[in-house]
Amino acid sequence: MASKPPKGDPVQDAPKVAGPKHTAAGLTAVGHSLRMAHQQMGVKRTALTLLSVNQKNGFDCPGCAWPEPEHRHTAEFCENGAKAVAEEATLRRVTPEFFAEHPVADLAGRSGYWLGQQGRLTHPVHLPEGGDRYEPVTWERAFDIIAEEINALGSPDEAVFYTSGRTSNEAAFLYQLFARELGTNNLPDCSNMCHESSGSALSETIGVGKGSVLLEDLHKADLIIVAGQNPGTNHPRMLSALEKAKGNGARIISVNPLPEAGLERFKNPQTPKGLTTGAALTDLFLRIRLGGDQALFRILNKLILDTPDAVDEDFVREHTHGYEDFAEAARAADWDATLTATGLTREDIETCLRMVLASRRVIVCWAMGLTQHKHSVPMIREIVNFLLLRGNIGRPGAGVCPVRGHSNVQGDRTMGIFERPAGAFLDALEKEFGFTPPREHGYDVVRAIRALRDGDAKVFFAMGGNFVSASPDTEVTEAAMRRARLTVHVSTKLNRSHAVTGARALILPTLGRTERDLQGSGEQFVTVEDSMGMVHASRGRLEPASAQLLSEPAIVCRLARGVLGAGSRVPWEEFEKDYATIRDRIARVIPGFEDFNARVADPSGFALPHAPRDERRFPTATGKANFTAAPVEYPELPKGRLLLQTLRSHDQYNTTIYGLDDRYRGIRNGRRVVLVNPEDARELRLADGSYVDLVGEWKDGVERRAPGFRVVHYPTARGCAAAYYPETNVLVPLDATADTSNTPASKSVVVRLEQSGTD
Ligand SMILES: Nc1nc2c(c(=O)[nH]1)N[C@H]1C(S)=C(S)[C@@H](COP(=O)(O)OP(=O)(O)OC[C@H]3O[C@@H](n4cnc5c(=O)[nH]c(N)nc54)[C@H](O)[C@@H]3O)O[C@H]1N2
Ligand SMILES: Nc1nc2c(c(=O)[nH]1)N[C@H]1C(S)=C(S)[C@@H](COP(=O)(O)OP(=O)(O)OC[C@H]3O[C@@H](n4cnc5c(=O)[nH]c(N)nc54)[C@H](O)[C@@H]3O)O[C@H]1N2
Ligand SMILES: [Mo]
Repeated sequence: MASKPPKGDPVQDAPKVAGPKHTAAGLTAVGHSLRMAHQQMGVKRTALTLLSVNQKNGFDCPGCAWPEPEHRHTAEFCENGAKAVAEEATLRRVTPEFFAEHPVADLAGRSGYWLGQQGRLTHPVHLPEGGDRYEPVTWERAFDIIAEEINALGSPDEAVFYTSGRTSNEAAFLYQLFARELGTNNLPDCSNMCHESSGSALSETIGVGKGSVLLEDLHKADLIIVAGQNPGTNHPRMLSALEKAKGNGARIISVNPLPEAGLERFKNPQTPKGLTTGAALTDLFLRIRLGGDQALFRILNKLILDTPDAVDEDFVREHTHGYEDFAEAARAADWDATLTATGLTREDIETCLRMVLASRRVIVCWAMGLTQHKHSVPMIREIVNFLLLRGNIGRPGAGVCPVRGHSNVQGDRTMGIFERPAGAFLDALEKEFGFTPPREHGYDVVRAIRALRDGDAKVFFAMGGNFVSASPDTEVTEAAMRRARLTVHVSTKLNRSHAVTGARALILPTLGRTERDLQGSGEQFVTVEDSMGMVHASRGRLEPASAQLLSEPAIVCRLARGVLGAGSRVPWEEFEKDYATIRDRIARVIPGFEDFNARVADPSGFALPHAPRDERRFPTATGKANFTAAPVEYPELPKGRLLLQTLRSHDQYNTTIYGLDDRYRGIRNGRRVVLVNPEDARELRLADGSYVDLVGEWKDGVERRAPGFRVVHYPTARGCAAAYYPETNVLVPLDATADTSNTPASKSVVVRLEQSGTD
């Protein structure tokens, strides 16, 4: 049985498989991105648009949160940045006529790929209660509808305000301000599903929930460990930094259940040599089992402790707390358990140790491979232990480097998009604006879904994103969303969340990063913060996709005026007219933004302060960097089952599907594939090319099934499997989350593979 595309959807999913590639980027990548851009934008617009990505005075690439280098190339973008831009700057349009032709039920039957391909949203539209399709609505009426529903709630806590990570600092600051003046901290965001585990682990151990390195630190490192990250696809510009580091003598270890092309060899399309031969990046590849990283770092820590003079004793004495308890736990690490947990050999680990001991300056980079497990928080804390032991935090060329996803996800948090805000932040808001913000914690993503499911939340408002596709347990989430009174999405493009609605629904079309933003006081720019805490301006140049679009800050200002009315203490009209006035308030409320308007005028932007990085000061509860000593955990795998990770292909941006190829993994024309180690496949009698259903097994006993996946024999670690998100989100139980951070454990799902016959 081949997987069936949704009804009426011309997109055919018929995977063809050629085996993994060993080199990333190069001319193929350039050609590929230009082809996609031309299809969406035409030749002239492509040139105009791509040349202003990440340039001083241009717009910030909406692709990822990797920082901009000080010396920029004429074309400072990568294949996937180009795709993200083409997706937004497309000439295709979704107009009111489109909605007249396509009832919501029709949209719900389409694939995410098809929905995204229809183009940019042009008009606000409303799905009335009992109606079967969206109808055009004026902006005034749209805000009246929202006000009606919110003001009819029993409590502001029955409303949920989600944020995805492209929202600018200015829009994010206003959005949280509105929610808090309304009276709720229900501000879940995509971070809850993404780097929350990093934030939880780092705030507790070093006192700041962000990375402690700048781009130049990567260039200075002796050793860079990249664990649980696929930069060739998801942060392609990071490969240039790794290449430069190697040129300066660094060595690179990649820790991953999959051999990822970008980490093996890199052809830098911005250098002549890169276009021909390329550079080998990885010196040591540790093909670890899913979830084995805590055990790996624990044994490395034991081995460091056992090596004379390997510990930086001055640093430990002066700057850390909890060393004795940690050392006792680490000394007890056991080889047998380590080898089972990691699937590595003792030689692999000893080689790794030698490289660590030979390196003075060490950086560990990671992304979703480490954050989406049940034990992600202790896993990342073990990495902090590892770095602290040799004084690798707070000096050049060393530190923690969680590589963020969405281009402003870190900035949104800095602006207060957080369901558990710090008291000091709320105090500052109160002082500046004169209303009393709520102190009770709000819902994160998982809790918001439960609240909708249980009828405790009735209005769902999303600032960007695609909540129903990005969230776990698709069936549960969709049923929860359908119970809402009102669902509202501020969006640039059509997606599945628009088709799975509450009793009534609104789509509010907004400007993208690439577009000119004209307000009462003239042309505006916005600001963003990258993965390394650098803040800079972003200014769109293109004509907006439609004259009807409002910017995100304008939408929040009008929303707030509609809902809060004359009683509001906040000058929303002034904010909408001139974003500099928003930045003046940010400067007064958020530490590090003093003199914001003046400093952001510098085209290179400015770095936010980071006490551990800048002064080796650790603002934790103990006033020191904390060693921690959690028990080592790793996923248990019942016999005959596989541990599935849900990850990204090369042709997608989260739930936005650009195409059906995963070039570096050698897969074309289809997404319903499951990668299985050939030896596991042999034991399970799963021929390459056969079709299976993925069946989730979890302790709640509910059967979760994703049908019709083509088996691909692939050199992943034993016992592990991989398939793409969001098709597999149906398998991730809502309650299977990381301890402390509550992030869905979407990289360790126990599944059995049931044959569904061959095609
Ligand atoms: N083109 C493109 N760019 C993107 C995105 C996109 O979808 N497309 N998404 C953006 C976002 S929001 C994010 S958060 C980032 C995501 O960036 P990544 O984290 O690179 O994304 P994933 O595809 O989830 O890849 C996870 C990687 O971790 C490995 N891994 C999985 N489990 C484990 C484990 O237990 N241990 C170890 N050591 N490795 C493991 C996987 O094999 C894979 O290489 O990318 C951002 N950039
Ligand atoms: N199983 C599984 N689930 C996962 C993950 C995983 O690895 N596995 N990864 C998780 C991660 S890391 C993340 S970050 C989340 C992502 O979750 P989200 O951020 O919610 O999802 P996206 O797919 O990035 O959102 C895409 C939509 O954003 C809208 N959009 C794009 N640009 C703009 C803009 O400028 N403004 C506005 N208002 N809207 C815009 C478009 O309408 C587009 O359809 O998914 C999570 N879910
Ligand atoms: Mo993310």
